[in-house]
Amino acid sequence: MSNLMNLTPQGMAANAAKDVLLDKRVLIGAGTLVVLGIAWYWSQRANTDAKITEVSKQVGTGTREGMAVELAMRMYAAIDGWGTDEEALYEAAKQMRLYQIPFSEVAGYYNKLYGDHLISDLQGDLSASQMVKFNQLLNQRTTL
Ligand SMILES: [Ca+2]
Repeated sequence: MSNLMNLTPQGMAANAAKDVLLDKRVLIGAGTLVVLGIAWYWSQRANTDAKITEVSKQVGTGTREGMAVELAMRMYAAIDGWGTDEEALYEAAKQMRLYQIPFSEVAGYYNKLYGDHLISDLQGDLSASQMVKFNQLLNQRTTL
């Protein structure tokens, strides 16, 4: 007869209290996830910053490797987050061609610094026609 008991004002109040407790638990759970997410994000950023410092020290500036690192960083900035800075990506393609920095070298540093794959990130952020344009800028010939 416990079911009937719960229909008494005291029983209903107890149920309502349980609901409030459940809501609190859900809120605390969600809040914990948010806090953990933020902590994870910042630890990743600190980790990336440390890698950038380390790699930059290794390759130096003004070297071809240094430029490859810089291009990887600029491309990451153009791709990361909402939207895409297509112009920055086209510019990076031009620079790679101009300074004869292989795409694979930039992609290698991109992966080393961010743990992501440049080619799939580009494909994710650029449309098919934008990919074609990027490719053309990367491999542009002076004559057709
Ligand atoms: Ca993006």
